[in-house]
Amino acid sequence: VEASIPEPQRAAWTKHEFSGFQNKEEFEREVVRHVETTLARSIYNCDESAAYSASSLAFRDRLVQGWNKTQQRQTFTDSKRIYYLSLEFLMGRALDNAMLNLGAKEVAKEGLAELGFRIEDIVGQEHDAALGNGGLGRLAACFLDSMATLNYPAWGYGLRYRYGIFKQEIIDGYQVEVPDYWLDFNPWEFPRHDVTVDIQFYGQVRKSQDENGKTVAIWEGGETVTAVAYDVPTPGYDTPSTNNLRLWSSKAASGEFDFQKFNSGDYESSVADQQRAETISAVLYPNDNLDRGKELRIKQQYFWVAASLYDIVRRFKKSKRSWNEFPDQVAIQLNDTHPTLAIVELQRILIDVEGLEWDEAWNIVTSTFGYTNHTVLPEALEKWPVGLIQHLLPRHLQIIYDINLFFLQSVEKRFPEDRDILRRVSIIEESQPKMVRMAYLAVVGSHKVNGVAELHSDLIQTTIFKDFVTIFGEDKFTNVTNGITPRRWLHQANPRLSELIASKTGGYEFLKDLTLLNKLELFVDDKTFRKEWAEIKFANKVRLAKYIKSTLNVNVNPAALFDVQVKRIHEYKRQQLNIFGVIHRYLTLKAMSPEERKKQQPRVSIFGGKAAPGYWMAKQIIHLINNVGGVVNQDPDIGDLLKVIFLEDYNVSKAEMIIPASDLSEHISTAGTEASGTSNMKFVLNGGLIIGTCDGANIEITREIGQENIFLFGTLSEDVEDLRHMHTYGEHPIDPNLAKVFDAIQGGMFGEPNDFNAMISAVRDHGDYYLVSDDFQSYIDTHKMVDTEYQNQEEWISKCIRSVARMGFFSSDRCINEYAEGIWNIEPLAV
Ligand code: RUG
Repeated sequence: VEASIPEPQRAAWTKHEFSGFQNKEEFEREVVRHVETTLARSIYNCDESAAYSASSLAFRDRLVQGWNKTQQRQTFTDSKRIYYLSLEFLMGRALDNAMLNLGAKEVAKEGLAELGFRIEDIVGQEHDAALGNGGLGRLAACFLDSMATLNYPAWGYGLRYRYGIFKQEIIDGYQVEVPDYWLDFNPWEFPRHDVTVDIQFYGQVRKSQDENGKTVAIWEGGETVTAVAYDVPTPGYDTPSTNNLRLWSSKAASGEFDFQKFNSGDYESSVADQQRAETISAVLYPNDNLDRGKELRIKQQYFWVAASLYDIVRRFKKSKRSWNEFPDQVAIQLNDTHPTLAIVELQRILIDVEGLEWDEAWNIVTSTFGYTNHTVLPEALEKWPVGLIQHLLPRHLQIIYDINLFFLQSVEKRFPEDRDILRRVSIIEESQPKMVRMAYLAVVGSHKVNGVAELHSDLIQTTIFKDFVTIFGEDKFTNVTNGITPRRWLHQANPRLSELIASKTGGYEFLKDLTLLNKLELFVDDKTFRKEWAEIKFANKVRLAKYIKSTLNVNVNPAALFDVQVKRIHEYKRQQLNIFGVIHRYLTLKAMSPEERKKQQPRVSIFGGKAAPGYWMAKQIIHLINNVGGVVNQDPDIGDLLKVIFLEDYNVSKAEMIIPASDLSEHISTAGTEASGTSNMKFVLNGGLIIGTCDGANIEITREIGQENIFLFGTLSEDVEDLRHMHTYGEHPIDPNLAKVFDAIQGGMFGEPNDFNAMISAVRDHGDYYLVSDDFQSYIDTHKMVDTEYQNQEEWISKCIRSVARMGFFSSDRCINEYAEGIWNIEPLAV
């Protein structure tokens, strides 16, 4: 149905257009109006939570204006759009971000003050939107910010989980998971009850003839679940562009609520159908870098990609263009293999619904998709049992088999001598049971495949996708090193540092062109500048120290060196190496005379991060950290020389407080395991130095900032395999200092020793897969260097300033421009 307002009536509409608020009075008026009307509260009943709600609604009104215009502009210009498919968007808080991106934070601050509130308290009321596990989901959120800021016509597509990543509580040193119900009040989404798609599961496929006598596949029967769209406006910085993030929520299809059953008194089972449908979008799987192969997970994946593709195809069809123009109008980026079924679904739509021939359809499909790989860890590479897909998506399995057949035929033709290659590259793994290799399907169905840092992109080409490089050629494979948005990770998280930088680089332009940071090099030797820089870092540390006191009741000295490792807990990220190093430090301090101790650099070791609920070893690591803290923090011999802190429930908003307060942060994965890492970039951008291995983006950070400004240690990725081989087949003596640490743990210094047997024997008896012992000595030596260098504060600060000045490369704006040019072939839209 044509729903647009006829031309003669449009003037009446435009005359009433809401013009936003330009000053604090107008902002106040909007807040008061929302408190009194939308929230139905009054001056006598307005707490911080109501003030937060009303402020958000006031800003939302402004966002919506830009959003409507952006959508209209995209439609009228009929420009090519990029669709970013990600099962995770770790957005964090929206109000602060909206205020800054719209350039109205000052207005809001003054307005709220007049109304009797402190802006920090109001912003702090917001519940994080935590629809992600870690780096992968936060990257997607940074990309949305950059795509809007750079005026690219872009849409994000994801799932609207009722429960985001669980809330972590620490009880008696153990992680306990609590559900995160975040939707109580969410002013940042718009339900679109009129935008729904029915998604089919199960059923069977039969062959039939169409009117031209052509054989066609008919997929019928099974069950239907409805996808409902929820739209989240995502504003760019200093631009009217506001893009859309569309999240799908599942509900029972209208026919599914079985009135027959209901009327016959079987109320329970009719409600059960409804609940089963809603389960699809109920919860985010809390695993990072791990594939668990659960049926509900693949249901989520198909539900989300099928709804998104229906939407994308519907929008394309409105333009009445021919199908071969599809890739000129549509680019779809697959964030990891999670959306790989989109490749199969588009092929199905083109051949089964639109009647295209296989080859023509397949050309369109492969020209449309790009695939980003984020890991080489074998346990994270998705595989699905053939039988499961057969049952759930019978037509898709047929198409996967056909894709594989045609692909293998072409390989066989080109490499007739190499019989083994077919087994190696087949999308179907001939195992028991047979499995669909999603990464291979993603490679075969995309025109570009990228890794997320140089080392990682090299590794995927020489290991997991080696044969595919031979088959498709090198040009199909590329690198786009990750980046972060400086708006959230500098301006929002560290406003005073952002202001200081602005005062030296000619205003806030650097937030749009991060390479302008290089102007800071001119001020490295400027004493006053260095002093201001140091004061800001100290203030950020004081704030964190207060938070530690208020949550853990531990006093930490803000003058001590703050050494931070915050990220998901994972053996490959090696928090165990860090805590073993901390224990070694403790033992060393204990063995010193009081005089010697006085000469040591005081430290606070800060940890934070969630363990996947089923990841037992990761939970043991958290337990050990807490137990070590329990002993060290009480020890009168040690005092301020060492404190060990585990911050509960690490998330985006906590990161915004922790990162600006770090002097040193740890990025110490076993070489070759961390694809990129992005918190390494955030820490350096906030004036902290890093200790790290030659892994992921650490390598490029070193190249940009200079190796004199980073503390690198440990095995190189090219040596890892040989070492592992030696551990398995040769001698593997444990590093003597590490052995002392193990003795202390097993002697009961940190509680029941048996609790930590598995952690120790992974290193001592089971091959030390993550090379903790091999890297231990160089790790503690490097920490000694850190201590020495930290004593010379003037030089330390100079290093920090120089590093920040050289971080321009790591903006997600650079990254998005590289995707746009090299993969999506898409231009920004003039505003
Ligand atoms: O572990 C990687 C990080 O190294 C990387 O920085 C981030 C964004 O590219 O993605 C993380 N990742 C990888 N999260 N999940 C996976 C595998 O599915």
